[in-house]
This record gives sequence, structure tokens and C-alpha cells, in this order.
Amino acid sequence: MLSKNMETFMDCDKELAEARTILFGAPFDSTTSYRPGARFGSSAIRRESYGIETYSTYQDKELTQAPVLDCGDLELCFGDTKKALAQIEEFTREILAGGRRPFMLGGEHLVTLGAFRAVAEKYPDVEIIHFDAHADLRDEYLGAELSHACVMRRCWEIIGDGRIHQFGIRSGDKEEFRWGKEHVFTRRFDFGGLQQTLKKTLKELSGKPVYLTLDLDVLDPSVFPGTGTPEPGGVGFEELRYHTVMVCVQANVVGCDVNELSPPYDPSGISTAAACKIVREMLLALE
Ligand SMILES: [Mn+2]
Repeated sequence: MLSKNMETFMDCDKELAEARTILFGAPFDSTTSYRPGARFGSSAIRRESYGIETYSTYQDKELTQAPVLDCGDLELCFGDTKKALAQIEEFTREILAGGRRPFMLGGEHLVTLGAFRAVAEKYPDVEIIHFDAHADLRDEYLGAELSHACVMRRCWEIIGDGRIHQFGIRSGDKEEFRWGKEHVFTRRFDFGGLQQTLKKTLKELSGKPVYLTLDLDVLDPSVFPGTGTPEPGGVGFEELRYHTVMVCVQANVVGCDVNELSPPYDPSGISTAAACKIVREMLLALE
């Protein structure tokens, strides 16, 4: 049911009839391999959003004017990963059926698979832009195929070769990178010298439906310590903001997610503030 939550991301409380983007949370982290806590990410983003302005000085736009409805967090079946993913898929399908854009807040990165299944069903030619520290291309991790370390591999099984475009990647095992070379596009460490790589990708994807998945651990842990698998050597906030907005403005983003904020590892609140700000910028850029 697409209905307004009691508490919403600031000013994302429009009526369903006028909403073009549906925000919702997928508070799930049962396959997190190192430090759990991402299940609290979406509610923290919603709650702390009131700490930043509705106005974006970057884009000269107001969130109060944005056609966004926040439906709150899904009640997911913990302990049954398949069922939780099916619940996310079903909810995303309902959003898409009404001609709206799903914008999911994680949760661990595996939640992307649930939403992406529904998006790929509606848009069979969809391509993925993936910002992350980790390649997430393992075939299995600790015996599990449904793990956040395998999420991009599972998405590849749906759409096939040459349609996943990764940026910021700086961690994975040797086999993942070997496999990745044959099946996906991976830009290591950043978004490309003088933005040429992402710009080139966006040019190639012009007009095509795009799913944007943003694992916030692409940020350096010095600006984003609140995450389950921190990976030093990441991008700065401004670099991420610039490139994320670029994708949201230039690409035909038919669905997106922001994931892997883990509030228990964010005692100062800076990671949650960074997450809130990037979500605001994305919502404004997507209009
Ligand atoms: Mn990651």
C-alpha cells in the first residue's frame, strides 16, 4: 500500500496523486558480513533529515516543492532472506505499476536485488550505475549466494554482460576483478580522470533506463565512518555529490537506492548527515 508514513524524510509528504518518486526504507541487514546495523539506516536518515535544510544551495531548489512521497519502512521478514527480497520486489512493482520511480533507503546492499528485479521486469533494457567501495561480484560468500557481497553478480544474472557500470571500486578478491573484466565495466578508485569516464558512460546510456545504486561506503571512512565494511581510500563528499547529481540529472533514472549506512557506528552523526544530504540532492536532481 502506497500511503504516507507518520514520519517522513523532510517535506516528502506529498499526496500519492502528485508524487512522481516514492521513497521507502528496506531495513534489512541479515547477510552483512562484518558489522551489522544497516537495518537502522533508513529510519536514521528519515529522523535526522530534519537537521539539514530543505533548500539546496547547489541546485537552487526546494524539497518542499518536490513531488515525493515517503511511505516509510517496509516490515521485512528477518531470518528469511528470500522472503525479504520478495517483499521488496513486490512493493517496488506496485510503485512502478503506477508509473512512479522507486527510491529505496537501505539496509544492507543486498536489498538492491529485490528492487532491481521489479525494475528489470518493467524495463528489460535497464542498465546499472553502481557507486561502491566493493565490487560485490562474488558468486557466493561464505556459502551464500544471497549476500551483500554478491549483489551485483545476482543483478548481472538478470541483465547480462556489459550493462553494469561500477565506479569507486577499491576492494574485492582477485577472482572478482578477473571475472568482472569479462562481464562488467569497472572504474577503480574514483569516477574517472576529469570526470571523463562517468561522462562517457552517461553519453553511452543516453535515453536508456538506468538504475542507480549508491553504496555509501564508496565515501572515505574519514567522512563516512558509519558503515558495516569501511574501506579506506575512498572519495570525498563533494566528489560523490557532484557525480551523483550528474547521474540523476543526465540519465533516465527509473529507480535508485542509497544503502549501507549503519548508525551504530556513527556516534558523531556525521555519516547520517552525509547520507541525508546526498538523498536530498538526489531527490531534487531527479525531479
Ligand atoms: Mn560496499
